Amino acid sequence: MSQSLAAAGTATRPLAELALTGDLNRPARLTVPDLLAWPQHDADVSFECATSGTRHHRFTGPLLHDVLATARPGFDPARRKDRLRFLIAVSGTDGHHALLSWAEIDPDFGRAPVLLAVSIDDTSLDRAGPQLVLPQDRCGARHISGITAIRVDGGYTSWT
Ligand SMILES: Nc1nc2c(c(=O)[nH]1)N[C@H]1C(S)=C(S)[C@@H](COP(=O)(O)O)O[C@H]1N2
Ligand SMILES: [Mo]
Repeated sequence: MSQSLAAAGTATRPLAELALTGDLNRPARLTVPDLLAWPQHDADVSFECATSGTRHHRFTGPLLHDVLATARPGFDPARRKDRLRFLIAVSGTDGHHALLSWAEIDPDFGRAPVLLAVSIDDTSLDRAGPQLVLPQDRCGARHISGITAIRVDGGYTSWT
């Protein structure tokens, strides 16, 4: 493809946007370039796919926990127990979605180094949208690509 055609193709596809919604004091809409404002981490991951076997990728991006903490979830940060009722719902453009618990990524609990990747294998995700990276997962299914929304939900106060 010529330079001009490549440039035109890029120009017609806008930057992807990710909505942070739910029980947040500072909900936000973020592009991949916006996600460069947080400290960046690298992850070399291997995971298994039921259909395509073992996959390897190198990702970079901020910690999901750091980005969501900036959005100020509706719990008292000083009270550890208050965080345990929060869920995180992550959705991709194609409707693929998964739930995480807040405690899974909280440094005081599960401490999983989950990333919101801004690049995969040295290719920017500016236009495809960020990807969830869970280095602790054996399977690939939660590595959701093209994330459009992350909803934080603290509504699970009682199961009685
Ligand atoms: N948005 C979205 N992300 C997705 C999926 C999907 O269907 N939709 N499939 C998942 C599954 S099952 C796997 S194994 C990995 C595969 O990633 P790869 O083929 O890019 O290595 O992507 C995950 N991310
Ligand atoms: Mo998969």
